[in-house]
Amino acid sequence: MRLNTLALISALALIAAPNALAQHEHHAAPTAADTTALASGQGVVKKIDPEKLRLTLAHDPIKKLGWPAMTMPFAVTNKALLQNLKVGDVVRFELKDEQTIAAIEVVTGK
Ligand SMILES: [Cu+2]
Repeated sequence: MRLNTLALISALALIAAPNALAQHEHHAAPTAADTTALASGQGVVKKIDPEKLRLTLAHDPIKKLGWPAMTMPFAVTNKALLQNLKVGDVVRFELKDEQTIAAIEVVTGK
């Protein structure tokens, strides 16, 4: 009985683990067609972290992906993308996937 209970707990932990790792529960899942296509968006730079290759943006809604406007961190494919950015810049960006920016340009800077 005790062994069965432990086995059940282990099984539940395995099932729950992927959900605990999911980072984008706030986003509607893109359709199959969207996953292969690049999406682009516009937003305001909130935080720049060159060490971790991360960029936090307050992005406008991205209709193609069904995303509402929100502030969220993205990964960037390389450090050079962060080079000329400043907090407060309005930027346009292209997504390689749901969490990764592959291209970015400043629309208006401070
Ligand atoms: Cu978002």
